[in-house]
Amino acid sequence: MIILKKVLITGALGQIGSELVERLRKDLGENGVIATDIRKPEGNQTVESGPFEILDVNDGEAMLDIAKRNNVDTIIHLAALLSAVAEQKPQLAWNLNMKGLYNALETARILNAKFFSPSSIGAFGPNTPKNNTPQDTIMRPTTMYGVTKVAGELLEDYYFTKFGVDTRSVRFPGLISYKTLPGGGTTDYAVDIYYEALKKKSYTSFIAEGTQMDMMYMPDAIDAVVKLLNADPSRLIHRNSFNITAMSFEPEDIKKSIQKIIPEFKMDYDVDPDRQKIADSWPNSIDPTDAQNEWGFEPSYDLDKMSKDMLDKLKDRI
Ligand code: AKB
Repeated sequence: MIILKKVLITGALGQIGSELVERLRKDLGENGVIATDIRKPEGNQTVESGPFEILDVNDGEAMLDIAKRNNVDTIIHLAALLSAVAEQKPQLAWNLNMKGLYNALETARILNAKFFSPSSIGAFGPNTPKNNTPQDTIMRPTTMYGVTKVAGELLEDYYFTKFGVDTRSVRFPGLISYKTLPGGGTTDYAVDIYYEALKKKSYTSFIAEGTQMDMMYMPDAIDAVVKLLNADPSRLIHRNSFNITAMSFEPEDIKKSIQKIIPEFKMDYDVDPDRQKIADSWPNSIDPTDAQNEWGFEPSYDLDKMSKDMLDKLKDRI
């Protein structure tokens, strides 16, 4: 059951945005989604196919104006810097991630709109329990990305309790997809590897052997957003943000999964110390039980099923 009618999406040209726009336009109709981004959707046919407006999320007035003019009832705020880029440009990351979120929450408050913006496994830190990380636990991240994610979770809860804004969120693991590349994340190796497996039959991993991180295939991530947005609010004990994950693996596991389809595929390592440091501060695997119990989170792709689909879909594209 879809109860959203008109959704404004920021960061619509990003890895999550372009697939969420596509899904919600199928569910709500072309005009049901106002896609926005700081750049033009050149070549992105899905986003170009319906309403699109240029929006810098630092500009709160412009965001409110677009939302008002289009009578939106839901704000999905995705524009943010990811972990590796945020660590290179921490001042920019704080300004963009926090100001953008604040402007989006204010827009939702003023228009009484529903609200979704993702958190991340990056919200956890080195003294968080590493395995089966609980929903409610120690959160002392050591990256600027993580700092903005924890602050964002708290701010979204504040807008719910103080102003009654219907804020909802998930802690995304690394997201793997074939339509739009991620930009500047620590988990990006798990996307790059499929491209290189098809192009070169080999891959040099910038993440070290033995580094386990949570991951999810994009169709499950998109389903999770739609499901949480449509969840019965009376069942939500948590809001910002739910642990969700579909699998946890290290580089050797994804290599072996690809080798089941491309036996000659080879992998070696040239570890990037900056991204490795970030990965080492994150959990090995998080516990999604509360998301399962409160709104029925249920991913359908495991590692092998994802590898098969990724390689099938990508081979027609590259
Ligand atoms: C990143 O690596 O920065 C993101 C994330 C896990 O939030 N993919």
